[in-house]
Amino acid sequence: RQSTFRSDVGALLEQVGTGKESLSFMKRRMRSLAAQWALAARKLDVSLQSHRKEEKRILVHVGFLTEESGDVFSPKVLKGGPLGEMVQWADILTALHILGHNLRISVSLKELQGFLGVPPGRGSCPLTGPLPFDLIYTDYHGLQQMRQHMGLSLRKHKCHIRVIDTFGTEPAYNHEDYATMNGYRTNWGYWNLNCRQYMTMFPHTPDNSFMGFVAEELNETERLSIQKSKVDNMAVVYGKEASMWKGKEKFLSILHRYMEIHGTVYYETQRPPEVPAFVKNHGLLPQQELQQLLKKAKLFVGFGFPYEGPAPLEAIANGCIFLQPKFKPSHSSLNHEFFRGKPTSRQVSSQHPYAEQYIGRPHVITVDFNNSQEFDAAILEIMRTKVEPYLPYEYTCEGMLERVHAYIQNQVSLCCIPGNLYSSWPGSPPRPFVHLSNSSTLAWAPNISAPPSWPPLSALQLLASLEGQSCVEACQSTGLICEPAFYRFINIKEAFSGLKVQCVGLETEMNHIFPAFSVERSECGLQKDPLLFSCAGANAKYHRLCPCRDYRKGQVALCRDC
Ligand code: U2F
Repeated sequence: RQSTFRSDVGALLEQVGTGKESLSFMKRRMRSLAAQWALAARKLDVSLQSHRKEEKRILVHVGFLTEESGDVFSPKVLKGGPLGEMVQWADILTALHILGHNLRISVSLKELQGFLGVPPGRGSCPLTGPLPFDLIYTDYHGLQQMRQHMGLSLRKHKCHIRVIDTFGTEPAYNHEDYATMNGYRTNWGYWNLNCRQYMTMFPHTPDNSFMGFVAEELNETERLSIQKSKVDNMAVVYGKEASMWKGKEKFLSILHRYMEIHGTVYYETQRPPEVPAFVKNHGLLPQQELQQLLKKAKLFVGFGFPYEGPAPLEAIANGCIFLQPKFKPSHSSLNHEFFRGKPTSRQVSSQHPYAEQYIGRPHVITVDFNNSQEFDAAILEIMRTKVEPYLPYEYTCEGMLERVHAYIQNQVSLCCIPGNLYSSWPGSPPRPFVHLSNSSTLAWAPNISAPPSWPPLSALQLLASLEGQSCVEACQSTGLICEPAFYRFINIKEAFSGLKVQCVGLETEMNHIFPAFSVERSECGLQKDPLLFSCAGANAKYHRLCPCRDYRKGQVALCRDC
């Protein structure tokens, strides 16, 4: 059945339950962004023209909001607790609804069991019949609940699952046996999913799918009125919980020399001691009121925590400059408590690496806060600089609808693809590569009958990384992005000869940095297990073979021909 885009969120609001502060927060957000979503749906509908729009039956089970997982978030919604996850779930639900899918929403185990057809009172009885959904969006908590309550059949239905996973999961952590044997086992990982089934809040490693969320986009009238209302010496500090301000007196007093400082820190009766008297604290504000404050402010300043939240994008979209600390060394699961146990080795180079790397100056300034001269100079630079409100396309409603739509229609067989396509092809291996002049880049030769692939194979460009470099970095350094879906096409010995690499030895092994080669040892390695194809992996002694692709400006998840 073809889906019809919806322009009204009324029915969705009815479906989202009541009785929890988190649900009320999500509904307020859905209501306030409804008009933007409707407009975006109309635009996307026009641009998709006759493209396929199949209606799917979708279950959304928000595990972290269930009582069974402890639901630590809901009681803190009005007290400065994390809201980023709720922002994202609200937007995912709205996007799925607007795209016209048949949606069921669950925030409790009972609802989950009801939707999956598990008879009451037989909680752990596995679902044996066909799954009544094409897709299930959940999170790590929900996944655990489904394992407990769907039993063995989870394995059977695994391909239909998408896991909303804020910080991302890398292949080495996802592969249960490999993680256990090689020190990558964490509390969360080892589900043996295809890593593209994990969907992140920002485009971290492309091993995962980038889901994202949205921020409000200003129209022309609002842009004009912002220009008039901006107060050049007004700064808002990022951090709604008093603990985020602890130990920041030094920066605050430098900042205060130049600017009037505002905060939105939650408090019960008195000003929290961490927030100096010269700060104008508004208390935690409803989202809409925070946006109004950001429309007036010139600067939004982060002191290192929270990591990677939505607020900096909202500030930049409202015409603020975001000033944030550079982390030296980078924070990661190896050296920082917050990331410990998260299934990724990602190096977090600043409070908000997306803002740093994808947006940058003049909207984002990332400096070493420990160097007070640098900090001081940054504030002066900000006071001199005029910026326009800016929101990357991928964080607009239209961008998110476009991306989610593309995933739903095209990421259909994440689990059913043979690892090395060519090893299972009869006859002589095809010669898939051509050399591009004046570069070491190889491109897929269009003359062989390419098997079906999404993204389309025409986007593939093969590169060798430098020693120690990951494919994330190697592709990025040539303006491309690593595309894990293409590993299966380049995991062949011809890829080495195409790059003029001499392989004295050729191994096929389970190793998350393969396919790769070592020049020193003239050794080449192919990947034995497709679950271990990894854009993120790197090893000081190896050059990696990297399947890169192009991407649309402002929509990194999609290639030009996607
Ligand atoms: C991130 O979670 P946070 O909730 O701490 O992220 P923020 O960027 O601070 O804010 C999320 C939303 O809170 C809203 C604001 C943002 O959309 O509009 N808000 C508000 O309504 N009123 C206020 O006074 C101030 C902010 C991240 F998203 C999570 O994934 C992480 O778990 C967490 C820790 O790193 O950081």
